[in-house]
Amino acid sequence: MTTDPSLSTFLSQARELLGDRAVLTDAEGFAPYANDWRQKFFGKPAAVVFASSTEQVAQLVRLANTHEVALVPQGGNTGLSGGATPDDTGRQVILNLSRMTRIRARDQDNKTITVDAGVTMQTVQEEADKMGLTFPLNLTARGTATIGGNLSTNAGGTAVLRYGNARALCLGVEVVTADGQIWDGLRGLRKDNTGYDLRDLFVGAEGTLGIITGAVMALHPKPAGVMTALACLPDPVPAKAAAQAVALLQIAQQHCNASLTGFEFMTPSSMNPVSDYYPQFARPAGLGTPEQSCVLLEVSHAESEQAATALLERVLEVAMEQDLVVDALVAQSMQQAQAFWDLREHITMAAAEDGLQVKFDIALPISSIAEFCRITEDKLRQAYPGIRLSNFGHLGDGNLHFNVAAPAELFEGLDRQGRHDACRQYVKANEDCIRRIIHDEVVARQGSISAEHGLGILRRDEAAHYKSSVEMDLMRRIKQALDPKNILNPNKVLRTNP
Ligand code: FAD
Ligand code: 2HG
Ligand code: ZN
Repeated sequence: MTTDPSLSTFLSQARELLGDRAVLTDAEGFAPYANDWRQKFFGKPAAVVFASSTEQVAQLVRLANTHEVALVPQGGNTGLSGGATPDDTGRQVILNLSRMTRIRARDQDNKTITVDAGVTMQTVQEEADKMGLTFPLNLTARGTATIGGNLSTNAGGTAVLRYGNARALCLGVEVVTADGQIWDGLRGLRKDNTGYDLRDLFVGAEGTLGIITGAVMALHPKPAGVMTALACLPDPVPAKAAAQAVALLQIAQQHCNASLTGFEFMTPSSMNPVSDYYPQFARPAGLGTPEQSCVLLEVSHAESEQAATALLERVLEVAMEQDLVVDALVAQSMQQAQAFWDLREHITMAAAEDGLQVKFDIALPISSIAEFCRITEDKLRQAYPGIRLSNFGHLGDGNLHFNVAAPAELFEGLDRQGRHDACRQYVKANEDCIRRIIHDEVVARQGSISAEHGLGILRRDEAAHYKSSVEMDLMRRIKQALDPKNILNPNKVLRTNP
């Protein structure tokens, strides 16, 4: 029970507003909400409150404003930057929107769907499918991650190279402002030049400027044929394989143009934990050698599966002629295509089983990827002998997860808990220096230190380190203008508390 009178008043008024079952104050029930998915950040909320409608969100925010209680907006809590995790003061309240699950409207001809913020990505995909359309935003946490969270992180995933990120697929938003007003910006327009783009201010703001309660999302025509292949790159040196992947991308783009809907790069050290922890999703036996990296290619065609297959086979043929691919499997069934995606999608889960890593989410001009990998890998291996570089990601749009795992010798012979403790300690001791090496190389090439996961708490200070004072000042002024009492996700994205 809190001893802070304004917090106590807020909580009792929240209970009156939402009912007892929507206000969780029992610390034992906090676990799924108080910590992040990776178990890197551990929060101590005063409560978790669940809103079921926009009006409830607005009333709660008004209460929070009156009593100056900080709110941490949360959707599915699958974020990877700690943005949905409260601090450890015991004073912040998680405002969870996962009970807001209404599909508000479907518009077949406009190819849009209007949903509550708590609707999951997967539900929107399924609804689009029922309409004979596709919602192409896609990532492994689709069953839990919500549209509100997707928009607030400006999520990316595996189809950005063709369809763009969450921002590109969002036509309108409904937002509860920091003083509890409701802004209805639910316009389903693809063109609208009537002043400042407020929608784009809230997309990617990680809950620091307003609470997204609803959204109009763009849908696309469903391709008639989708074909997937797993290609093996010849060079056993991961950085050289990355250069070969970039060359393969050029061929794939030249032949497929907009039909190329997936291009995912995977080095052996990213795939090996999948074999260890999820053997059913392991890399297909006999595809190249275990030292070789792979690319998952997906081609979607408006006309037919045969047309998609023909494009994909042509790409692989040309790449083999140029010695950029040594071996490849074109999926012979939906199950095999799913198996290729299962391998790719289990990298993050397998890594979590293996132990904490220093995670990266970098974006680079595609022309810089090869050189970046060569130089950065050399620097890291010199500075940290034995480290395991788990490089993989959405190379087709320039986004790599250049993750760093502790040397295996640190935990040889230890049980699971021992290994996890050793990895956690290694990360704690080395993450600042590892980040500096990698991010310096990224920024030197005009790259970004967060392509899709956002800053949250994880990269907040890194962003401040690299951004100009002009950019930081503009960001601070926007925050100050929209949330003058600093009640929306304080200290995320920007340092706003002393
Ligand atoms: P949460 O984690 O609940 O919140 C994320 C941030 O948004 C927080 O700052 C929170 O305060 C804010 N927020 C949430 N809802 C709202 C709202 N309605 N209004 C205002 N602010 C809000 N991400 C990618 O981009 N690409 C990937 O490929 C990808 N793969 C993943 C794979 C796995 C296995 C996992 C666990 C995560 C992955 N993610 C990926 C990260 C994550 O799924 C996305 O960031 C997702 O968009 C978060 O949605 P969420 O509902 O879980 O948001
Ligand atoms: C992915 O691409 C996600 O699978 C997670 O963005 C990346 O585990 C990671 O670092
Ligand atoms: Zn990713």
